[in-house]
Amino acid sequence: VFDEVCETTGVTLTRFMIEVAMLNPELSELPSLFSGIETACKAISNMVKRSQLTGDIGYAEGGGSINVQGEEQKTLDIMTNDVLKRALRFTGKLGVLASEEEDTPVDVEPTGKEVMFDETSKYVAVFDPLDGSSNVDAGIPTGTIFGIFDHDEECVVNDKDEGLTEAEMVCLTNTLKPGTDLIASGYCLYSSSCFFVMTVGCGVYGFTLDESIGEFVLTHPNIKIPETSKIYSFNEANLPQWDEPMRETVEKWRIGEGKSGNSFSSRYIGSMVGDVHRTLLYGGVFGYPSDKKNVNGKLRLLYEGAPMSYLMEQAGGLSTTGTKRVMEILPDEVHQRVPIVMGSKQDVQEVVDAYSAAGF
Ligand code: P6P
Repeated sequence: VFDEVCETTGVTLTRFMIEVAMLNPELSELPSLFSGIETACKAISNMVKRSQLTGDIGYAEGGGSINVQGEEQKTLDIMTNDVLKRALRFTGKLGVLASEEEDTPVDVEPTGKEVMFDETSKYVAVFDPLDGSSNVDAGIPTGTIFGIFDHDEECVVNDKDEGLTEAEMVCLTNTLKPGTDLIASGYCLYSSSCFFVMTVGCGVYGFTLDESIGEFVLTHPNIKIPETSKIYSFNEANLPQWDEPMRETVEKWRIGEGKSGNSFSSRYIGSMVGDVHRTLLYGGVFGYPSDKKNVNGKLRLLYEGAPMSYLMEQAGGLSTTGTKRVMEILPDEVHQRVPIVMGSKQDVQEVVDAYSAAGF
């Protein structure tokens, strides 16, 4: 389906999405949604790059602003969340927004009024507006992660003054879908270049922002992650707390006694979008596994784990908790965490086999 679109690079993201929609009529509304996301990411790229000059650095309200995660919000966390919501609001295609920076899923109408749902909306968006933001003041790469679900049509709830009805609570949890229900996901990496990487279920396509024309241009058609690798990417300070199968596998990789016989190097920047992008292109295993302190790891299922797992699987990789496929996990609540080990198929399978052999 995509071959005719991708025989040459140089295609802009806008043209790519229009041609995808022409080839897949059921995706006809995606180009305008992606246009909103793309515009927001260009704006965020600028904000991140200029933050040292504009003073949009440090913690919001001098450190007094705490998000639903209990984390101190950076100034840019709040600004980028607003930029993304505003850009998505005016596509008129959005049903519900769930964001790392929002307390509960909210909906927006073009009027800007925050309502729970409206029947005109086609999609549900989940996103982490600036993942890795704690690194931004040090110039370390950060990124935006997004996932798009189809909106559940019969889920119509209007704005009410009083509390939510039973049906509305069902709608509110409408954003709580497993990754297998995603129809699109992607990220924008703010680094040496601004990279926009996405999937709509037919492979993974990478675009690079050409600032001279203000367009994302196709530079990585049909990304496929190497089957095996020599890189693992974890916060090794937690290694003593990991489940034994995870710990033992990484210790074998270190000394070249893993299945591949490769001696691995460690690469970890503590910013998921950068670590995942390198893993997709160079191969490797990235993760934040379960440990004694954080049984569910640290990464969020809905707007970090699931969208990135969709990309990883579409690129021919795997993404597991150690015992379960991340894409199949139904979230119980919006900000649920999930243990994640993702990357090169053969190496991640080695982790799965170790967990299975240990009876997990
Ligand atoms: P740690 C950033 O805060 C983040 O959510 C991800 O981007 C990153 O992979 C992880 O946390 C880093 O966590 O505990 O290693 O600093």
